[in-house]
Amino acid sequence: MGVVNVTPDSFSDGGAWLEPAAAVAHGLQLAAEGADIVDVGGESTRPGAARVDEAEELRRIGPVVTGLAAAGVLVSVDTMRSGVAEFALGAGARLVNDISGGRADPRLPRLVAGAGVPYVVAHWRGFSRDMQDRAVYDDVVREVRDELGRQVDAVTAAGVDPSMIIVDPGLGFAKLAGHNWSLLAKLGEIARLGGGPPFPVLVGASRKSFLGRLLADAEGEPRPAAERDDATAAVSALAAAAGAWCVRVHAVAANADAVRVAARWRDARGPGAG
Ligand code: PMM
Repeated sequence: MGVVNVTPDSFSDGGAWLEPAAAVAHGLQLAAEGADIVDVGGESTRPGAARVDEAEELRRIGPVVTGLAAAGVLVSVDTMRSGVAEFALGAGARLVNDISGGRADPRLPRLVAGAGVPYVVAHWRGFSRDMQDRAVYDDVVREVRDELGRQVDAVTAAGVDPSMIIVDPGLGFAKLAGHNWSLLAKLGEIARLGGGPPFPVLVGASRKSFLGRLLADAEGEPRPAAERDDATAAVSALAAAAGAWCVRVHAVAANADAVRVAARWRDARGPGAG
């Protein structure tokens, strides 16, 4: 999944794709580089970010979703709002990526249920403005799993078909660096919620600050976001080898190669190797 953030303030690529034509061209480029899905978002969710209003979110994503879908790209809409998702689905988007996992707007799961499209349900504890105050866990893997399980139950109760749900640990959303690493190391546990078959898992690690911190210089200065793509590709390879369904990334080419390596590696390991 390639990312097109139509925002002035995303930490990773804020301001680069605000012009609709540039955003559409970028999405087409990501698809040409090997993205199976292009995720279009109009609201920054970086820690501390204030919300944009719905009209502005729609104004940002509208022409980009429309343009990419018309060009035959499989578009996902990254939104927490039913109004935005409804517009995007009408314009040809085929997947809803809700970082709040059904919690920000109770109408969104109902809309997704009616549309019958795949739904990314991410672990979420609250809006970006103060979410890092909620990054408090005794056992992060168990708590994220339990809370995500309750979110999945809630969206299923709202009518979403469980076979259309993709789960996401929500890296960086009410998580500190150590929490993100613990979750990455236990992706298989995140997939197993309830008694049914494991859910497909989406991992959104791309350019996030826990990678900047890992790659800090000798003075402890974090590596800038634009220089975290090699580390992102390493995470993608490991996540894919561990069975992730999708990695959501900004720099598609290297990550597409990384997941191809992982797929071949899994094949060579053979069935039953975990
Ligand atoms: N992260 C961001 C935005 N949307 N969606 C999902 N499903 N998972 C994520 O981890 C995720 C997301 C924040 O990153 P960005 O500002 O670079 O888009």
